Amino acid sequence: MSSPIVVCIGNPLLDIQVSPQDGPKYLEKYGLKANDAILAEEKHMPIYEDIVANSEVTYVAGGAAQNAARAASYVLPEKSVAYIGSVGDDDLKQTLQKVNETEGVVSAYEVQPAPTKTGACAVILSNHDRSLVTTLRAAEMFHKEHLAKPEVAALIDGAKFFYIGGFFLTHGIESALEVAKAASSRGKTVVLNLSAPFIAQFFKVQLEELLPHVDILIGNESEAAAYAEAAGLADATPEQVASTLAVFSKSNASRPRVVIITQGPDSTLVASSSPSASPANLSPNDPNPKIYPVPKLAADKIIDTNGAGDMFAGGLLGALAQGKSLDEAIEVGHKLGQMCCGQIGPKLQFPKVNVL
Ligand code: 26A
Repeated sequence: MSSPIVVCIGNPLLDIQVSPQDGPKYLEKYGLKANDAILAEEKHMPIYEDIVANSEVTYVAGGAAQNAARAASYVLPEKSVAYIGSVGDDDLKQTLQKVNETEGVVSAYEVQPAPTKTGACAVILSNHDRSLVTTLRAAEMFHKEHLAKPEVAALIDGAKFFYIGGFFLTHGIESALEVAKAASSRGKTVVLNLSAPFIAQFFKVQLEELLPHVDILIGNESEAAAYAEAAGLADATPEQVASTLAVFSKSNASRPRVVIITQGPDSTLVASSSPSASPANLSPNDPNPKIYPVPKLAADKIIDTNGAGDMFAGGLLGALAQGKSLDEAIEVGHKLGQMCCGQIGPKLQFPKVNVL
């Protein structure tokens, strides 16, 4: 069997979703913003038991990079994508592993002994917004040594595309840095997702330590705004942030950096450090950032937006690994992002629809 071509690394989480009908009362009770992703503080900790006891919840496989791994797998042959992260030895892990297996993703989990539990994310829906409150548990106990285990090292050695969740930087940068440095020095493609506004806000130093080894950076408009604020560019437009991040220092300068900023239903922006040499193959006459319109999605087609950004990123990644151009890969990303909006939670449509 050939080795996976894509390796994704992140925090494996089980999502516990509350419907838009019940969502607002929890937003108020726990002082949450309607559209955000945070690490649970002490005051949020009761939320997990609270929602399970007092609302009808839906359990779905989550963890931002794990969602992206499943999306990449959607457009690739089975076992083309591997996912690395840390879980507990419990039923939550069984659920996540089973979903990966069904969707063709190879799980390369580090398993923490009991009583450490697999991480969870309370997903509070309201209208078309989602508020994510995460308790990482086992996910934050990932050890760099896991990467050196023969079966994991072989996966990393064989892959050509690496996807790192920005969320993974919350509990240390060592592992991400090791993977990104090794990959970029060997001319492989490293993709990083900005993940959430709080990453740029509170982990800017870590982000900028990793950035030189990143070929493709993906974020959304609120993450771009958070980076602008943290970098002292307070009034910068998303276009300006994309262009600034594209020319941030790069270790492998022979390959341009591409920065992709999604804006929900509005156009996606793609800035490149070297337009004509980038995979987008921009001509000198093209604008930089280049603008990619997003097909319209009727409001009544949106069930919930949890995971849509991850499915965009994973679809794009899978399409690139399949040899598609960046233009084509962005189109695939848009299709999977929209497909996810029509499902409950970070899921895609099965039986598979051809999106390539
Ligand atoms: C460190 N944090 C806060 C997180 C996350 C996270 N994945 C990794 N680390 N907080 C929320 N998520 C996941 O993001 C997906 C939506 O983009 C949720 O599990 C959800 O599936």
